[in-house]
Amino acid sequence: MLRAISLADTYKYTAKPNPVVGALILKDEIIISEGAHERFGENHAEINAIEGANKQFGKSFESFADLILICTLEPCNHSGKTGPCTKAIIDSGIKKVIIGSEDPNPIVAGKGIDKLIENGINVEVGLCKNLVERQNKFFFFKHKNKRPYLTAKIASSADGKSHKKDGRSTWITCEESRQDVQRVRAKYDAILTGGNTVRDDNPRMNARVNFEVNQPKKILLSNKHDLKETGNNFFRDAEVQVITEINLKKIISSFQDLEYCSILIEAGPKLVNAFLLNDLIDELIIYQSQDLLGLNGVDWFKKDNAIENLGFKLESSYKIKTDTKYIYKKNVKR
Ligand code: AOF
Ligand code: ZN
Repeated sequence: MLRAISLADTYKYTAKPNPVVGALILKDEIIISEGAHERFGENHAEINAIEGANKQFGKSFESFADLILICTLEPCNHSGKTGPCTKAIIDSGIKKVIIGSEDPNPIVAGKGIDKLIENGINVEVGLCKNLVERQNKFFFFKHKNKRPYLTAKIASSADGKSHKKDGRSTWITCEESRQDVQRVRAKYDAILTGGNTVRDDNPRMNARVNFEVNQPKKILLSNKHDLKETGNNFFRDAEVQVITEINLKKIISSFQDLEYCSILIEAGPKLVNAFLLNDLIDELIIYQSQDLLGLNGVDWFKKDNAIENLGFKLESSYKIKTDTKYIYKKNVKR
């Protein structure tokens, strides 16, 4: 199971917003084949493992009934972008399946396991369950809380300012921090910003990384209609969903039915504070430089310790060259 979990992890940037899943097929503790869910929309892990075993039939083994399938997540029983894994398992003739965790997705949740048992397959569930949940933290969060995991990322001067009052955009943090932001973006299913940020900074907000990534989708909150695809970098690289609704709670609950399990919010103080005050932020990442913006700067937060007042706890902090990266998480189990 640990091997299947680490195999699954290899595809964390390309399987999203789907969970990462790994599968192994064994005969007498010898690995016959292995597979993973490599890319969103492509084969599920179990299918890849079964296809691999098919190639070994008559060579490493004589009957599928002698094989054990180990998979990190409950095999699906629905026809989504690919066929049901349960059908492929049943049709193969495999008689024993060991599963890491049940799939929390309501279209699967328990139905895959039931289907296997109904077809006379010996099923064990729960091996390394916590690790499977941890490696698919956003996916499990989404299904438990009926909304995506929301992280706000901000860049701050040493005196807690966002930008200069005259509105000109300046780089606050160092080049290395900005590279780190690219890797953070790569982990998320969508990036959300507001009309003012697009208007003032014209950011591209894609993940510019040197590995393959399923680019985050983009969400723009703007009740004006002045932002067009031409000339605005935000409209490059990925689909943009433009939302004119202003009630943030309504917006976030409307995401329940969308594929996003996680959203990174990169916006100015007004929008970030509105999310915070609506108790919608689960994680806050602050890149803080050593420079001061002084009286000419716009504050991120009203009081020095506003974050702690809102129930956040510092989880980690470390240096990135001249800056410090702080990660705060909501001090409650969601
Ligand atoms: C599996 N094996 O490798 C994965 C599963 O849109 P689809 O058809 O790709 O289905 C996506 C859903 O299937 C996803 O939300 C999750 O519940 C499950 N993922 N299931 O049997 C896999 N990736
Ligand atoms: Zn499946």
